[in-house]
Amino acid sequence: MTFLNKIALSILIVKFILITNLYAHEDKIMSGGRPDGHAPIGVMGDHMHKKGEYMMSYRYMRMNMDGLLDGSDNVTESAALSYSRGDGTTHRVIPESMEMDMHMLGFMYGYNDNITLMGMVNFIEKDMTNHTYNMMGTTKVGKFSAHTSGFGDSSISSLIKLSNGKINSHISVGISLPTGSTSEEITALMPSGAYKVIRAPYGMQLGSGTYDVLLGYTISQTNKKFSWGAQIKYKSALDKHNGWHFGDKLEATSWVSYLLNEKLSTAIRMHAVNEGRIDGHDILITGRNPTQETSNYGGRSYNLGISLNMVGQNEKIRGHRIAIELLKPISQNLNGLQMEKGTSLILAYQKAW
Ligand SMILES: [Cu+2]
Repeated sequence: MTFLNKIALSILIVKFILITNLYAHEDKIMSGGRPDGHAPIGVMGDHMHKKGEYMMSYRYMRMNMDGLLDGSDNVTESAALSYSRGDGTTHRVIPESMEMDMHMLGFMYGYNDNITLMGMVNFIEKDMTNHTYNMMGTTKVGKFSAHTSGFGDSSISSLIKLSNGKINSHISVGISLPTGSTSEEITALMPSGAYKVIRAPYGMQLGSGTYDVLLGYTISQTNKKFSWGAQIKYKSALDKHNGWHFGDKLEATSWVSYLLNEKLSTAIRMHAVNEGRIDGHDILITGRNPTQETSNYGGRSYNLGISLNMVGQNEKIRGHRIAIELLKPISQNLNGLQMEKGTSLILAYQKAW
């Protein structure tokens, strides 16, 4: 061995020791998993599990809607009153705001290293405030609040690995089950001034009433500091219930995350969604409120998300994850006359074992 070869070999050995030490060190401090090993919490089915691994997650999601949009233009309440509904009549009940609270319980199981099974159930609460006008549309009769709550639709999916290593990718195939009610009733203030129990508008129902096919593709790469990922998702109803189904929904999202330390990462995300109009209609959902019209559903919107992922690394809280995300609409082009979507908040807890 020449002197130069000896030096080269020593350098290689030192390098090898340094690298293995570095990795051992990283493994040790991040034994609870990397915080950026999961996507921003609003993204579902972003990661897979190893064979025999379980994960439970709880997500709380709050969404608000306030004011009215026609496409992407603001519409005042008085303008909404004179909107033609296409049948010669105009609106007499105008939605003012809506709040949705969702409690989502998720379950993941690594069937093997290439297939992860995922299930989700959720509990939903919806509140909507409306203003009722008289038959002439000249005087406000009053304001009323409507409330619905109960279990929403459930889903089961399988995530199938396509690639693993420098770039991870998988597809997801699943089905949404109609466990949520579509015959919820509310008490509404009518233009006559009387209160009447009616079937709640489509957007106040808890479920879709239909079996839906769920398809997805996710790609992600984890790097030392900056990691990224992207997901495309498609949902389409397979049948109709009570004479209608929601329009097909296509969602695309991409994110970049930054690892702040072994416990904490932050990310920004773009989210685009395109949803079709409701197909068909429920003959029991009638009235002169834009939310009772199937043409006033669906549309396009773009949202910007900022998020934090936290994972415990100390003995007592190792592997326990907490995450938060704020999703703010930056552009909306909705079908017909609809309430404007506001910022959503998502809080979550996850644990795998
Ligand atoms: Cu998981």
